Amino acid sequence: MSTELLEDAIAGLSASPKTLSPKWLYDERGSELFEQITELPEYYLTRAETGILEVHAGKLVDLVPAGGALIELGSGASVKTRLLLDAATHLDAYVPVDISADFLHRTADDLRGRYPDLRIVPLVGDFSQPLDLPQPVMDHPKVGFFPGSTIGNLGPRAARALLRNARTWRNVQGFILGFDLVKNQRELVAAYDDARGVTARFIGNILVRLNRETGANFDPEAFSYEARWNAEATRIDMRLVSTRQQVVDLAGTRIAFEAGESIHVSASRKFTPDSLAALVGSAGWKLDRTLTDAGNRFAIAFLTP
Ligand code: AVJ
Repeated sequence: MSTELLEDAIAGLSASPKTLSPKWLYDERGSELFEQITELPEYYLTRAETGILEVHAGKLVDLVPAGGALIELGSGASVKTRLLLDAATHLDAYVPVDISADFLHRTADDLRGRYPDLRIVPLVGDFSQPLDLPQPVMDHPKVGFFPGSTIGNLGPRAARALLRNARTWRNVQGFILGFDLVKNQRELVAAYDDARGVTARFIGNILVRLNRETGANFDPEAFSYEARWNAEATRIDMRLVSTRQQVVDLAGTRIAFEAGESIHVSASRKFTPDSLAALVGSAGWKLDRTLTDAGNRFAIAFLTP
């Protein structure tokens, strides 16, 4: 029974329009489904970002001073990070931060095997909150790493808050930020509504999780998945739409749905180089350089204090 999940869900589903936070997508099954998404033909983001890292890993990791620490927010399986760590011989520590404790600790063990000379200091945490940096890396020169365009899953205010928090880390030297670029709507919608329905299962899994962890009684079959481009906010909105009028019980709290009423579960914001510069500037960072993939679909920025 997860009280934080239950309270968050009741608050979000009592609001109008109804919402659930995307951070709850990443249970064991959700993390697995997300790994499958990264391999879909339509989901260009991971391949494009990996391409940038393959070309520029040495350059990026050299931005971390010798003896420093790389701090990754929302590390998941740390697959992309390995491209950086493979190119790094001068780092003292790698700090993967993730909300999924089991996944994080398994990843940490795997990394210890791969990089015996690197200190691996996993931190279970919600990266949308200020981090309690672990003692072993407290004074290290630090560079943040936030790949995957996860910055785009945060609203403008939360994105600014995250960047501002990182800006206050003791001895912070830089921040490596992956972000997705605005492009044609067809390509964007396809990336979030794939032909095989993996994304639909990934988003729908949040209801399965609510049933398991809070005793809710959602019928996942009674919600259909929808991905839409929101041109004003330059983001993809991901929703679960109730296919009929229904009432769901969340541990005693009854939530009524009209037919066609939706739950907003996730948004994925896309940037132009200018909108990204404005965001980081408002959080106290300077945009030092921006690297893009060959297809100009995705970008990695290096920020300095
Ligand atoms: C968490 C940013 C990597 O928004 O592209 C993918 C999450 N959601 N498909 C994204 C996601 C649905 C993903 N990132």
